[in-house]
Amino acid sequence: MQIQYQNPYGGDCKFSIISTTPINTNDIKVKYLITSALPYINGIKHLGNLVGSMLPADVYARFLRQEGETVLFICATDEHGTPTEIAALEAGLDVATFCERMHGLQAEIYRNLGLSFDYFGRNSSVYNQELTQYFYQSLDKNGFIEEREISLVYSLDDECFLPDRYIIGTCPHCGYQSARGDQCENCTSLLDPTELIEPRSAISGSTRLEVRKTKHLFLKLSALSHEVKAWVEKHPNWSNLTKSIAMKWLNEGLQDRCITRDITWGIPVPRLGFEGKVFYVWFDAPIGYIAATKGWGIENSQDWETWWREPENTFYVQFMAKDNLPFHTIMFPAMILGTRENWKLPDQIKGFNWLTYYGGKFSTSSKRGVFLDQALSILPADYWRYSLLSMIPESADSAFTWELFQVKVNKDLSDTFGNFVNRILKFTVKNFGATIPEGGSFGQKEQELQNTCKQLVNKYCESLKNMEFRKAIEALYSLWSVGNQYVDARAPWKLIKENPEEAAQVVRTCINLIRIYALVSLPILPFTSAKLFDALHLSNTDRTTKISESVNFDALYPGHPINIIPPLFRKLEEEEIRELSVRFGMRN
Ligand code: B3M
Ligand code: ZN
Repeated sequence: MQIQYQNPYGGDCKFSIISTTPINTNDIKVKYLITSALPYINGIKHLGNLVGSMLPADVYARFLRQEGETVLFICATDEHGTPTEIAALEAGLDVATFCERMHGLQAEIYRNLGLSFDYFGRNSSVYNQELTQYFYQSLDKNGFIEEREISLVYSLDDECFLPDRYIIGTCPHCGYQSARGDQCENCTSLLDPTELIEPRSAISGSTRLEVRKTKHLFLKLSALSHEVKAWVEKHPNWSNLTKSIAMKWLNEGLQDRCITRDITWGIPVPRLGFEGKVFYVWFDAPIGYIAATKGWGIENSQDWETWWREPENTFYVQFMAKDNLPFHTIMFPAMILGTRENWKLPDQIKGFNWLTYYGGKFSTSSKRGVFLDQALSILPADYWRYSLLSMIPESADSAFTWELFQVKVNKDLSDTFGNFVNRILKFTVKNFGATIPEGGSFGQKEQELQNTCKQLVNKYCESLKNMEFRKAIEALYSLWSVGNQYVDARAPWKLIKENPEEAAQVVRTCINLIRIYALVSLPILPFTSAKLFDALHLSNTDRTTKISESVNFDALYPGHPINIIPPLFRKLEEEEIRELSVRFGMRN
């Protein structure tokens, strides 16, 4: 049978991810490949990095897995480039050791945040080295690489060429004394490093700089421009943000791009006369997605190639912050198209705006904002996952504030979700013992509750399928609220005296609702869901129930054991919020 679906995202994959109709696929099941932008190795990431790529990617992956889909969720550390060399120098370590340590540290933090990567690789791996060199050779064979001689600034004391932003001097336009070679931070003029007055090295401060000629390789983006444009135009359903950034670049005309560097930490360029040079970090970075998939395959005896080599069977979604969009909508697709091989191109590119800290930038150097290790030392992962997703910068930038965080934790998590669960479990055990009681009948109020739950769960699932995380959070919060409304209206604490049978019905309904909450909340609050699964003694089969099929008020029946558990969430007091604002600096 011919497959009839028009992919709603206009992608290369022939399956719809929005359709709720069962997919008849000639026995081929679509697989979901999900990647989140690869975090740079040179530092612990902050809340903005988390919510702008890794966290929504994780929620999407967890949701699809729970729906029974085949999912591969891939990430890796992006390790090459001058910033890494400098960070290693500052840490007093050689680059390889520095990267290994930072990879371990980042991996642990992401694990503690519940990020469920199937594989967390490294761009310095041998897989990436081989694939990057292979891509280069294919592009070269097809005439998309060109050798050119260019002039760059060489630092005699650092004994290396300096990237533009590592040259500092006085701005010729405004006189600002710490302008960088690519741009003046003060007057925003774009600069060429040779324009700077009294230039010096940002690495050593040395002024012994000279302009030297050096040979480099360029990727001929100009020659691939039409193909990239045609490919972008095949995706009318990308978000405005993604489309507009791609079209802006295409309309301005693609410039050929230098893809090699005169540094030591990187992937060697396999070409005569290029000994000692490496590929530019943004050339090997996206190939890292493929390389990490290969790493996953090899280390787990899995077939990795079908994910990338059989494009029609894979639906591929990339998650990233908006500054990464040009590389993913233009440069990486151009690299793939230029190989003239059938590599998988993304079906959806989900870009996010900035999460700000009180309207300003998160900044490591001025110690403003919250880094992921600090976040986890304040409260466990689920508090952050839920709160951050509720403020995710989907359609515009949005601001993290401690005050907003407090509202999310106290009102949503503690008062609405946690309190419902804890009071129901306590009330049940106190009045009926540690099992679900029998008696009463499923009446109109229960029927209404069931209908509302079905609607909200549908809305939630549709939102997650469409990667609309704010809508998903709204549906989840509403779902928690209807439980509270139901129990307040039915007041089992009164019924227990007047009509214990009815009280048993209410309790049974509420415990089944907690089961629904546990399943539905799982992609967003995985640790909390796990606690609820245990408290309700859910069978292994029930734990894998699809979210879209989770609304069932008969799933747990009389006699089923339950446990009381400690409060799911604690509140943040005013005093604590004040302390946190002081500790992390509140404004620019
Ligand atoms: N490391 C930039 C960033 O983390 C870069 C992404 C690479 S994705 C292939 O924002
Ligand atoms: Zn200036």
